[in-house]
Amino acid sequence: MNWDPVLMSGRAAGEPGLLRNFVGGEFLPAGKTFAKASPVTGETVFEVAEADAATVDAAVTAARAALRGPWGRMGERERAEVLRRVADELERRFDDLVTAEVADTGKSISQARTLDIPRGAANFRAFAEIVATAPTESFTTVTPTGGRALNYAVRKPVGVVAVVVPWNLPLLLLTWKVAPALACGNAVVVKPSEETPASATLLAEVMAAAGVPDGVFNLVHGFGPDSAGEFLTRHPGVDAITFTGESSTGSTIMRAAADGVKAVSFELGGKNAGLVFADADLDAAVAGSVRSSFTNGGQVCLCTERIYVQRPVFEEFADRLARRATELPFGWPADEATVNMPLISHPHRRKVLGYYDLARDEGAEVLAGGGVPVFGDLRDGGAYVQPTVLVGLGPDARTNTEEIFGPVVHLAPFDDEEEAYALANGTEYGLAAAVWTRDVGRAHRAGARLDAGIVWVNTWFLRDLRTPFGGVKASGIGREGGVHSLDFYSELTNVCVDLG
Ligand code: NAD
Ligand code: 6OD
Repeated sequence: MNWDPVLMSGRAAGEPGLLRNFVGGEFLPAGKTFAKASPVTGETVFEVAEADAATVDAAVTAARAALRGPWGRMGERERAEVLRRVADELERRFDDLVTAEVADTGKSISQARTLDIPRGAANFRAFAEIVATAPTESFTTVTPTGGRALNYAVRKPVGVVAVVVPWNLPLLLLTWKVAPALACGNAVVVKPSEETPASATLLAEVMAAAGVPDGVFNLVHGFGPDSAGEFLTRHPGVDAITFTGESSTGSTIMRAAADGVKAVSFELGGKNAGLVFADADLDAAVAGSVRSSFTNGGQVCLCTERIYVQRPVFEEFADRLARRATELPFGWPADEATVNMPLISHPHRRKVLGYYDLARDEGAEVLAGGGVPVFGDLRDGGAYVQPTVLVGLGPDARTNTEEIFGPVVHLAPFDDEEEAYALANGTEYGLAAAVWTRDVGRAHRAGARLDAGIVWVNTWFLRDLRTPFGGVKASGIGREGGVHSLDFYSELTNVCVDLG
């Protein structure tokens, strides 16, 4: 595959590349294919081989066989060494990965270079370290005869892990699961989103070059229902499923997992709140809220789609955020200065524009955006929308309760701290919150009072990979990150030895 940098300009796509399934250490000949379109121009950038049920079955079989081979006998320090080689190889293929990610998503080259691709390598380095240093528990027990017994826990792989991920941060979210799964000695079958097949295909090349044994990493392309996603999550040879995506898809996969009583780890949707208190550093709150609402075109599960602002600073905050939203530069992804990116596809743009219309119908005032930018070039065939700031709706409006997953935020005032928590918590979701305040006591109270898996204070999306990551309510099941990932991707066996 030629990872041609022209792909990310959208100017001269030429012959689309062919992306194939990777099973048992080999790329398979393509059978049926589907077209992957550029979100920037609408042109086809890749043809992708769709895995049928037999291909998924072959991938699961290859993964099972790998567990019986040298991989299954490696200790955690040796596996950590393999993970470090994968990180090295990801760094060597950095430019190709940037090209692939930008071609699939239309995100700016500067974001791909500073966030998406470095996090791919960082995920492997972090879990190499974590698995090599994580302790397990040990207890000494008094036996009925007055002797001693020693209990200690041993970590073992779960087996074959299905990894199903979305399109918004493709390499970051895929490696966030693959790295700990391999660190714990599992073999994986990964199903990237049909919208973002490219960086996952490159990851397969990276795995082979880094010497990961055949069958430990397998890749199947395709869609969800009645395609690779469903074939994989229903497969009886899969021992555990780790999934990131929409809450409704999580619910479907949970039903599939019930048949085999498979363990699930779910990172799902959000309707995250920001809280701006009157004592906040307003410059930082505005800059941070621009990031938290518009990064990656608002297509980050952690983005704030609702911001509640204490009444004395509401007008100023709203004016400043709306002005900043209109100033964010549109440009080709290959331009360093570009911030705005297209949405992933035209169907997703129709959904987001539907919410822009709904907000107006519900009575919202549009302070910024609300429509589609016009470029007068090939980008008019892309899936762009304007960053949008809304005011004037109540907490129960659909605009304020349903996940939109686009560059849109609704602002509303509040009077006191209790009201702020009630508004923020008034949602079926509970992934993340961002709080802006200079009051240290309030910062800690917010951490305790907000129903969210992650509460950021005076920052947003600042990550330490050792910390628990996940959501409450409809935003997920379980936690990944640090030892929490090890707990999902391994089984603990307690060994009890009577010392006589
Ligand atoms: P999605 O649920 O439509 O798809 C995610 C993946 O699941 C894709 O690979 C898809 O092909 C597959 N899939 C779909 N239906 C399936 C089925 N029936 N069986 C098996 N696989 C199936 O999500 P999306 O549109 O790709 O991503 C956006 C969503 O992901 C948003 O809701 C966002 O909040 C969420 N998300 C959550 C997190 C998190 O960490 N909590 C991170 C990123 C994205
Ligand atoms: O940073 C991470 O580890 C992570 N899982 C981020 C999720 C972002 C959602 O779009």
